[in-house]
Amino acid sequence: MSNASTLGATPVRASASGATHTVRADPSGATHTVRGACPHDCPDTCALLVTVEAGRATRVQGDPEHPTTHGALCTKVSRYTERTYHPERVLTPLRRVGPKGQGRFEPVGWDEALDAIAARLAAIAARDPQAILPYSYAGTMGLVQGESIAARFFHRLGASLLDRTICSSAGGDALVATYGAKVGMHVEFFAESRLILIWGSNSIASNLHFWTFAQQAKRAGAKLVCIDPRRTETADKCHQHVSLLPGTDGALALGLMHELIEHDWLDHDYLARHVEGWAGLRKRALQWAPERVARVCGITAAEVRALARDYGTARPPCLVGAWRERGGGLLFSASGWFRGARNDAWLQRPDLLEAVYGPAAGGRRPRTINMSTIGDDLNREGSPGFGPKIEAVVVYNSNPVAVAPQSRRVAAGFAREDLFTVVLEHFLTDTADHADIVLPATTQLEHWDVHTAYGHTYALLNRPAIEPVGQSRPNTAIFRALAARMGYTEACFADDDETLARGALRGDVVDFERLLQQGWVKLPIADAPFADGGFPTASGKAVADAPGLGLPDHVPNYESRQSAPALAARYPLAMISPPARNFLNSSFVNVASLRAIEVEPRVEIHPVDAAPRGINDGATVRVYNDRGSYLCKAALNERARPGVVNGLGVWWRKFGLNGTNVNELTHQRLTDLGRAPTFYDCLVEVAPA
Ligand SMILES: Nc1nc2c(c(=O)[nH]1)N[C@H]1C(S)=C(S)[C@@H](COP(=O)(O)OP(=O)(O)OC[C@H]3O[C@@H](n4cnc5c(=O)[nH]c(N)nc54)[C@H](O)[C@@H]3O)O[C@H]1N2
Ligand SMILES: Nc1nc2c(c(=O)[nH]1)N[C@H]1C(S)=C(S)[C@@H](COP(=O)(O)OP(=O)(O)OC[C@H]3O[C@@H](n4cnc5c(=O)[nH]c(N)nc54)[C@H](O)[C@@H]3O)O[C@H]1N2
Ligand SMILES: [Mo]
Repeated sequence: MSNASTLGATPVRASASGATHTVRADPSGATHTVRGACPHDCPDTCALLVTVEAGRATRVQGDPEHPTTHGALCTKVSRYTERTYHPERVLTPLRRVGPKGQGRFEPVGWDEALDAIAARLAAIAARDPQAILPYSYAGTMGLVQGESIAARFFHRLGASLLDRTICSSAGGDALVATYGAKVGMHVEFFAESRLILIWGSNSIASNLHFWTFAQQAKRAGAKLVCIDPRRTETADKCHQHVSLLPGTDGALALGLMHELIEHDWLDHDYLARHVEGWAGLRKRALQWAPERVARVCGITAAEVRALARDYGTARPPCLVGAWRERGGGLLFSASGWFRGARNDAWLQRPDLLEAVYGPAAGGRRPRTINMSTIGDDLNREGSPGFGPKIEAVVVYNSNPVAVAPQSRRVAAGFAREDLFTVVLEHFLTDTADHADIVLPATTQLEHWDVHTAYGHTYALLNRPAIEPVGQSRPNTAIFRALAARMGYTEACFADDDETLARGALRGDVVDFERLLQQGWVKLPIADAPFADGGFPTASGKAVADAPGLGLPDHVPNYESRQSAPALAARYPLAMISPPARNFLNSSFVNVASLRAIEVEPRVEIHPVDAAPRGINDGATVRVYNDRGSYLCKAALNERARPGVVNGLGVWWRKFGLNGTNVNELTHQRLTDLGRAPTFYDCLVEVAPA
């Protein structure tokens, strides 16, 4: 069996030597290695080496040659084979036999399942295809198993569009407004930063490979500061932790600018040449003296001043404005670097909507449903403003019953007896439990894909390492078969997965032959891309006061003492629900060895908040507000700051103590920018159960 020391360059290259056919189980029983990519919704998008013995994947490791993976994987993905060969993997199509939501199914054949789905979708589409909603997110980030044939299928059908904004679109839209695209530093060059502000990110848990570069910088003398209400494992390892109240970051950022201006720690030449709207921003920032910031953020004015001094005097720091050096700048998302390389219009074919709605020019477009308001929208009747009642949902790459806000509403919607629900899944998740038909999907070890990334600047290829487990099929194959049954004859529905993989990225930017050989290709981007301005905005400058947006300001949470005092009197604790380290959103919750590390659903509460409530460490508590009640275990510790509790996510509801999870408490209101969810804007009370 191979081990890390034998996975040198030679055997790996030999096994990936340009052969483009699907890898078959090796009848000789010999061990070989297949190059892959981690499919998960994580900034790191690691390059994988999968060891296959006699047709069975036995080991998943990080590619030691890939510059950001450098041979290391997180705990979750290093146990990938446990997930792929999980005894509860769905291996055949299933049809519901019990009441909605109980998860009782019987196996059926593929033909029967697909015929039933096509017949039902066709009948609904004949009345109004907008009554059909595809619901998908980033269970896999792959361009092929994500939105390729699936997107073509729903465009051709004329189904409702989905606003895929349940994650980071608020920050993403801010980046686009300011810099013109979701672009930033190369993650590698954080190793050269002298000051790193880790702002609203628990990197050790959610961005491990960035953390490696931050550690290099630390060893070279850089200062690390963590800005987070929670004392995370990342905060533990930084020099300083600024524990502000949730949702007050805008005030802190303006306060830092206030100090930079007062002390003239500014690069006037860069501001003059490469920033638009500076005069207005300067005026706005001067309204945010450290004392005002301190009151809003729940920190001290001295903390604001000290942080500004560090930021103003370190070279290069790593945040706004330090773009002259490659170790300076900012990294929130790198996904925009791939925009020019992606062939999305070819892959997803939005023009197929014209078959239903007429030519793009004068034609209507189907309505758009926001992922985060699915709870309300599934429970809505048809109306002129909303459009038709949702009659069918097809879910793939997502688990909305667990991850969408106010999940009691979501579960109630999916429990509608008149709703037709199809779920493509690996497991009987909370959402699959509500399906009429469950279709078994392949995992990353079993299919082709191509990946871009949002935390680094390499494109990656994933080759199938093993045959599909059981009767599972790739998402693409499932939608191809449905398209055939719907009578769609467009040639694009015949593209096989390798064709989709080859066409997903522009060949002149990412050479597919190199992807086949090496597994990954770096995008051609300068080391310090904005050293002399040249941001991808209309003017080439960074924009402080984007049209329609205006200047940045602190906007209080929907639910806070400041904005909703009556509510705060009843529910005085702010609750955030950041990821548990060993889960990936709601993925991996059912992997026994990972769940054993997380033990049980819990809420962290500071001893000063626990004592007056009579809550002891380890007690079962009820976390509640007007939306619902969630039972979990209390962890009394100083990871929680006074006034803020941390309900670690995202457990499956069915593993919860009362069949709920933390999203029982969150609300469906959207951000003013990016139509994003507001999971961490949530007031609650906690009591012993
Ligand atoms: N292990 C693991 N890794 C993951 C994920 C996972 O579920 N598990 N999820 C993946 C996904 S989908 C995403 S989008 C990324 C997210 O990755 P990031 O956007 O980097 O966010 P997180 O690391 O989840 O950390 C959020 C941190 O913000 C803190 N926080 C909460 N509210 C506030 C606030 O108002 N202000 C500030 N400053 N901090 C706040 C939380 O305590 C938490 O530590 O991670 C990905 N990686
Ligand atoms: N309270 C709270 N809620 C949150 C968050 C939070 O921090 N707090 N984070 C939010 C964020 S940032 C995000 S991105 C969302 C994420 O929400 P989702 O994108 O729904 O993520 P997962 O819960 O991981 O569910 C993905 C599902 O896709 C399935 N899957 C994986 N690969 C494939 C495949 O190839 N084919 C098919 N058919 N299925 C596949 C997996 O088995 C899994 O069940 O959750 C959000 N919800
Ligand atoms: Mo996310």
